[in-house]
Amino acid sequence: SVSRRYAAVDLGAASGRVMIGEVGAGRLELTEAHRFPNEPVRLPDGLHWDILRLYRELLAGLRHCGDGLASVGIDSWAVDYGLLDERGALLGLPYHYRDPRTEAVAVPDPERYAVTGTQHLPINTIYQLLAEPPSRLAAARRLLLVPDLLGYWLTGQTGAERTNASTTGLFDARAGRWAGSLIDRLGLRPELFPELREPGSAIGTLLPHTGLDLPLVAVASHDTASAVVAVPASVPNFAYISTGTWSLVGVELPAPVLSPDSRDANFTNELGVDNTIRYLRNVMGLWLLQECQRGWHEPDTGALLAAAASAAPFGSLIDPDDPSFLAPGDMPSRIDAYCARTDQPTPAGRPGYVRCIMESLALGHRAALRAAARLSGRTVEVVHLIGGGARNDLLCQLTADACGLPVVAGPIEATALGNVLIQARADGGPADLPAMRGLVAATQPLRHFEPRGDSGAWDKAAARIGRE
Ligand code: LFR
Repeated sequence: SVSRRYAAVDLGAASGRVMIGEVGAGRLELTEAHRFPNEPVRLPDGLHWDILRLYRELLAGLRHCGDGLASVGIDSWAVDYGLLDERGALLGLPYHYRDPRTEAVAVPDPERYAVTGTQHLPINTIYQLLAEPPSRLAAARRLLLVPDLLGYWLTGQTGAERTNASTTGLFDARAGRWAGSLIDRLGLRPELFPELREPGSAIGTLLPHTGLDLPLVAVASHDTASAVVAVPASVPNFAYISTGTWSLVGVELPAPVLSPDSRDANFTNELGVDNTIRYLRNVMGLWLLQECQRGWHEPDTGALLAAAASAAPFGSLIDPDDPSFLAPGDMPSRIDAYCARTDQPTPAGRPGYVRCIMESLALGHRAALRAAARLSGRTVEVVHLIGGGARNDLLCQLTADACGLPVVAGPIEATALGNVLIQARADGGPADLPAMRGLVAATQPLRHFEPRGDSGAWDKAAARIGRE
C-alpha cells in the first residue's frame, strides 16, 4: 500500500530536530533528517532563545528532507512568545522561560484558577507579559507563541494554535478560548491574542523565497500535547509521564478539573486534541541532570547512569520541584544547599548526585501520579513513560518501583510521532486517538518495567521530602 511522508519540526528546550515520518496502513516510521542543539543566549537584559538559529536550522532540516513531502508541522516547548509590531517585525528576541525576571510578578491568584485551570509556575506567559518592558508591550500588536512565530515567518500567516494557547494562563479552559475578561483586567490589548487554530488545520503554503513548496499544517503545537497523542495506550485507565527537560505527569480527561483542591495541588488543565484535557503537573525533570552535566562538562549520560545504578540507594533525596532548581546555574551546589537545609548528607560524588536526581524524580513522578488519580477520580493501571527519559532504564525502573505500577517505556520520539500523526490524519490517515495510538503501539519498540522491591522503603523516602 502507499505511504505518505510528513516532516515534523520538534523543538525542545535542549535540542531541536526535523524528522521524516512515513505513514501508511499499519506503517509508521520515523527517520531523522536533522538534529541541532538549542542553546540559550545570555544578554544584558536577560536570557533569550536564539530564535534565528532555530529558524535557520528548521529551514536547513526541511531542505534535507528531499522531495515528496505531503506537509510539515511545527511543535515546541510552551509559554514563550515573540511580540510583533504593526509591520509584523519582531520586537526583540523572545525571552527564555527560565529567565528570573518574572519572580517579582509571579503572584498566585486563586480566583484565576477557576477560569484558566493553569498551574502556578513563574514561567507562565501571563507572568512574562506582566514583566515585559513597558515600551515593548506598548509597541506590540500581536503575540505569537514560538511555533506560531516560526509558522508566520514561513507562511506570512498569524494565528494561535489551541493546545499551546492553553498553557499561557490567559486561556479559558472550559470555554476553549482566550480568557477575554482576564486579559482586559490585566490591561493587555485583546488584539495581541490572535485567532485560534485547530490542530490539523491548514496554515498556508511556505513562501516562495524558502524554496520549499510545502503546506504548513497546524499540529498539536505544544510539544507535550503532541507527545500525548502518541501514547501507545491500549486500556482507558492509563497515566503518562512525558519526559525530557521536564516530566509532565498526568492523565487525559474529557473535561477540566477546576476545584480548589486541584488548584492547591498545582495541577494544570491544558488542551489536548479532540476536546481532551491534559490534566497534569510539571515535575522539574531531566533538567536537574542536564544542568549538572553542563557544569561537569560531561556529555556521556550513559556512563553517569551506569555508575548511579550501582550507587547506594536513598542516600540524599530532594524535592525536585523546589523552586531553587528552576534557574540555570550550578546545580550540584544547589543540591548540596537543599541537603544541608534538610539535615541530609551531601551526595557522594557524581554517581551520588545522579542517583539522588533519579530517585527524587521517581518520587516526583509518584506524588504527581497519585495526586492526578485522586483529584480526577481516575484509577491508574499502567504508566506510559514517553520521550527522552524512555531510554533511561534507571529512571524507568525507579519510576515503576516508586509508583508500584507497571511502566511501559517508549516511544522515545513520541512528540515527533504525534506531530506526524496529526498531519497524517488531516491527510486522510488514522481517524481518531485510538487509531493513532494503536498504530504507535503496533509499530514502535516498547519496553516493560514491573515494580520491584520494597514499597515501604518508597513510602519512607517520599515522607523524607514531604510528598505523598
Ligand atoms: C515541555 C514543556 C512543558 C512546558 C515547558 C515550558 O517541553 O513544553 O509542557 O510546561 O516545556 O514550556
